[in-house]
Amino acid sequence: MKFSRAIVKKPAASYVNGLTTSDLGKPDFALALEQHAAYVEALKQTGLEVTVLEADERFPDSTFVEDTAVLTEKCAVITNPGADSRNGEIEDMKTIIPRFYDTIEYIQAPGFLDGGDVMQVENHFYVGLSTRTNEAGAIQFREILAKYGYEVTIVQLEEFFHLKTGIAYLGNNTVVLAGEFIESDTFKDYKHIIIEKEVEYSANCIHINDYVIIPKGFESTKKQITDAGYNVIELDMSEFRKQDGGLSCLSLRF
Ligand code: CIR
Repeated sequence: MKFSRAIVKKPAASYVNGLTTSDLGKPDFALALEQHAAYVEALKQTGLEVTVLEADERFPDSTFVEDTAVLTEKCAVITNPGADSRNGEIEDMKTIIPRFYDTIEYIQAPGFLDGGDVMQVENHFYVGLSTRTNEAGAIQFREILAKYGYEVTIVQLEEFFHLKTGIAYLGNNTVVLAGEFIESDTFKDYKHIIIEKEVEYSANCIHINDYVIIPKGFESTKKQITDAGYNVIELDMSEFRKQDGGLSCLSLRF
């Protein structure tokens, strides 16, 4: 898959009060802004034209734009995020996405779906059932994408927060994967780069064009991905990790 664009949204000052299950402490807002700016630069380095949306104080988690839409080569799907405090984030997307797409579909209640639960592998999408994505949402997603010739496999998550918390597709039939996905039948036909438990956070990495962006400080992951032949960019993600966010969550790539 060749990507040419990305959409990101700057963190708001309210970011520090967003949702989290981690016990890593409150984010440092100034540092989050710095890390976000470095993220945008890295996306540009991979060849993307980046649209940077202004921060929205009303939505503390709105910097995690990935959850609000799924952008495919043939259509955009605006999601229905499963967390109450985040659901209104899609209103902004309803005005932004039409700049880039003519064909827009919507996940609707009682269906809920977060983009973090969706992983694309060429013409095949995997959707995780999580605390944010329910079966009705996943089935709607499957029905929508079938109209465009895409296949969708639904995966029940056991432990991971979102599907892509524990798996990433790197092209070349290769996945980086951790935890419950390592032994899963669903992903058994891919080449595996296995991420150990202690460094599980680094399973959320992003393959863009000739690069794989990984979080900084995960030497074993860096080595494995470099050894597999990829150009690796490392980014300090400390202030996003504190709010359960990873690299994929911070952008929509298309
Ligand atoms: C949330 O709980 O929704 C945010 N604090 C983190 C969202 C991370 N998004 C993602 O994994 N796609």
